[in-house]
Amino acid sequence: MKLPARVTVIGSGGSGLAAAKYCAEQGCSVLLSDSADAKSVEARVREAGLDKMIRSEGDGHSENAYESDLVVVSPGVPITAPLFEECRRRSIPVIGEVELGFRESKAKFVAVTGSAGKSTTVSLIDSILQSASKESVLCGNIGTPVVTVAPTLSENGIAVVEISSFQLETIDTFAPKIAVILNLAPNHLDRHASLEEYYGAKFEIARNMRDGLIVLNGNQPELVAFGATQKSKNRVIFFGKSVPGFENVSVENGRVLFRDTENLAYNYASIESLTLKGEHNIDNAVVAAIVAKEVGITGEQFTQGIGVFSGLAHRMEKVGIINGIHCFNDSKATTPESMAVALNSFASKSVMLIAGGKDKGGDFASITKLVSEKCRFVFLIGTATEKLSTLWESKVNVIEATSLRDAVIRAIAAGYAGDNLLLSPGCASFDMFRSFEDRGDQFRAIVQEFADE
Ligand code: UMA
Ligand code: ADP
Repeated sequence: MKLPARVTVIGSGGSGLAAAKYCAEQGCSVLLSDSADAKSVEARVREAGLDKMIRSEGDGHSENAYESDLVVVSPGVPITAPLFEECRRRSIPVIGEVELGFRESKAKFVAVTGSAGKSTTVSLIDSILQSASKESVLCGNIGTPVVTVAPTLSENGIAVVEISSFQLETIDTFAPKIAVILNLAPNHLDRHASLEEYYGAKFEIARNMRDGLIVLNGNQPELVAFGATQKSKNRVIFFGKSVPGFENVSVENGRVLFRDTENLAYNYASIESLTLKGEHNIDNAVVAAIVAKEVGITGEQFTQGIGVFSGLAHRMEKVGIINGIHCFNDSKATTPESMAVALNSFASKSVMLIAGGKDKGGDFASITKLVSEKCRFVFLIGTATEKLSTLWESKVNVIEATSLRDAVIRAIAAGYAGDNLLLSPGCASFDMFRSFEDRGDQFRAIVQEFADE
């Protein structure tokens, strides 16, 4: 698509830098504008090698930012930011980086959203497509901006996109061929005004879809109701729990079975080669199977592809064994729902759990029973310590640790061979760490320091 002469890009993080680079390469005059301090913005632009290609400004969005024909925003910019109102007032179109990448690409898009499991599922899909030698790229919220890779694909290519609710708020024509909503659970309520607004943003994934495929979780009444609204426009397939009147996909005896609306079954592939732990990963693999079949991957290719995938760092990642205690890094679990999913992967009373961090307002009371059933000890870290301790101390052995290292050392002392040491914090990391990756990396390093052999 022909881009306009003048583009302003808001935000100098990964997506902003990528959008600015792409637009400059297409011949646009680009201003990158950021509310962060001017020195750091300048440094980022220089490090990205863009200082000769674009103009940039920091310390806020000046009048120059509005001297533009198109504004491209980063997902970290809330749609309540004054600049959206200002652009509307001046009739300047505003789109997100994902919308830009979609417009500039000839490829088919497979988009995956949901509250938990997005990164795992898109990585599984990508692994299967790669092992079947399909022309495909993995991008979006998982890290590589869409605009960096999707425009490089041919019309036979497939862009596998992890898409967040923030990114869906700034789409316009974005229309994937296949859209997945994995699940819905409260999250990001610090930014979305209400649960309805957050779920509503997820439903935007299908806003422009016609004759596409929408894959939904049949366990969620909100998604069953949403599926019914899509039936006249798109094909809808449910996984997780059968929904009468729709196509459904399930796992029976280790095989993925597709059932049509008449309930006639088609045996697609075995998932026995899946090495990922936990029931939730069966759901993720089933979703990957639905996508794979839809894009023409054979059952054999699918089975081979999932066998190759060994999981992502920080999601139930096996990081070592200490005195026979198996250690798992699930630092990515930043909500009680994700923590519950992790705990459900283990036998009763076999878990030494490290939890806590910066609480995002999660409902930890609802998982007290599960925590007491699965854990022999809980080691608490971070600013959520008091809240979690008050909730859980009468039901399970709770120990307040002074640091992540202290928690690991105490867990080793308290555990027996065959137990599981699980870092699944249920909270954000920012009170003690730079990011969930930093927290997980530190945990891995501490475990490896004490690991057997
Ligand atoms: N900014 C402004 N004006 C404002 C507000 C912010 O200029 O009014 C500036 C900030 O100063 C900052 C920049 O905008 O410099 C922020 O950019 P960003 O937060 O969008 O960061 P990016 O590096 O572009 O990363 C984004 C996603 N970040 C968010 O959605 C918050 C990344 O997802 C994604 O990987 C990347 O795009 C890919 O293109 C991260 C994430 O945490 C991993 N996502 C959330 C999640 O998974 O829970 C949704
Ligand atoms: P996201 O990208 O949506 O944050 P990830 O794939 O990174 O999701 O997984 C984060 C955590 O969410 C995992 O560690 C696991 O505890 C949980 N999880 C993964 N898949 C699912 C699923 N299908 N349903 C519920 N929880 C899941």
